[in-house]
Amino acid sequence: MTRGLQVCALAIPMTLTAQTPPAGAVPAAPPGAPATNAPFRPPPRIRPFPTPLTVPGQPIESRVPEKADDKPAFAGQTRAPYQATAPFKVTVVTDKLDTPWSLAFLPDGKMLITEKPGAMRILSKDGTLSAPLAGVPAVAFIGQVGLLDLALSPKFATDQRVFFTYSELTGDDHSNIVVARGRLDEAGLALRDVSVIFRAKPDLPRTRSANQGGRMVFARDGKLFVTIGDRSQSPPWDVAQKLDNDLGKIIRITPDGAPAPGNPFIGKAGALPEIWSYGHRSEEGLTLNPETGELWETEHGPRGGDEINTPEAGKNYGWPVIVHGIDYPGDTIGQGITTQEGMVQPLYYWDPVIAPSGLAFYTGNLFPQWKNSLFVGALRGQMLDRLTMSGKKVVAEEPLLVDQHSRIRDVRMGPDGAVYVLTDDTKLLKLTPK
Ligand SMILES: [Ca+2]
Repeated sequence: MTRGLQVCALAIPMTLTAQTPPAGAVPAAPPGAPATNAPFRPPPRIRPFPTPLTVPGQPIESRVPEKADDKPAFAGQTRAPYQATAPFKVTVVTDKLDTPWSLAFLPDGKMLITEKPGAMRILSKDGTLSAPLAGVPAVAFIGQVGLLDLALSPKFATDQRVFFTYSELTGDDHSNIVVARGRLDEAGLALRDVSVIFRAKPDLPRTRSANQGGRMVFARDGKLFVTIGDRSQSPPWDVAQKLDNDLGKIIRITPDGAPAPGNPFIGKAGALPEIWSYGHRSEEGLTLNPETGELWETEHGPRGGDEINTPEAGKNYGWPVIVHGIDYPGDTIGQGITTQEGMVQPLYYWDPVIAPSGLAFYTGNLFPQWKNSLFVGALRGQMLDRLTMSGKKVVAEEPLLVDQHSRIRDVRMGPDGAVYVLTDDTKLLKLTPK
């Protein structure tokens, strides 16, 4: 009952213009948090992340769940057993990056890298970093956002197009996630013909900077999936459950930014036609399963509820109605339930959270033992989490790069079969067999 009233007050119907948010549209900060309009900082009550356990057959997580009575919905949904696999060596390709967020491999073996403050650079195989490319638009760099993901056009060899996401400043100190594209002029160190092809709706005060998603991946059919986080603060709002906005959604668009034909809510009154799936929080890992072509996603959940999902058309992934864990200040979220008819269970979750960012399947030949592993970067968890998969079931977990003591932002398999990892500070690491 109380929750119903609360949800009502927090929703942002699209009929309201985001430039003039109504009084009360932004939830009050929790006790002890900064005043309205100051960047939100969660209270310092999160327990430090201990070194993961590495006892064969035992989970790497040894702490109690954040919510004492929280239980998995099915066996193996969390805390898979540890499994040691392949020894490897770590090479620092560069430590000259400034808060890198994403990378893509160019056909000539170089890499294109985004840095969150707003630069895009080319990195050669020997670790030489170019000056920032000209032509990259100004980004709203604040908190968790700035210049974010990038992806090469599936036809890059002929169109040289680069797609990228960033937080764009709009009007009266608002911001939103946008998707842009441009043509890479490598010799001229520039992006040409840059245009924004999609803007998430609505824009919101840019101080609401957390939980914005911003990952994207091209599907096999050339359509582009993009994650838009719900920009939730505490207590969470329920925009992810409403189809009249892009927040807390995965969208599916054409390379021109239009809703992709065949999307599940096209023609449904009150629903945005670009929406693919909903009920997400902050999705910061997105990739295709190379064997099946299906979409795989990780998202930042509440305190105790980071998830892996395989988002399907029109389905509801539950946030903030069904959740593992609690709100960051320590409160129960909604009714404190983890299952409900019509809402999809995560195929795996972490409790306590690891803050997953970056997601990649391994299909290379350098590491036969890693074949079909799923790699998950962990920010708070400060590890590269390797998951042994059996279909959609996580059957083993192996914490890698723990001795780097670094927040891991992104992970990719290179064309050479090595694993490339961006840390959240300055480094690109390369993992090869020992
Ligand atoms: Ca969920």
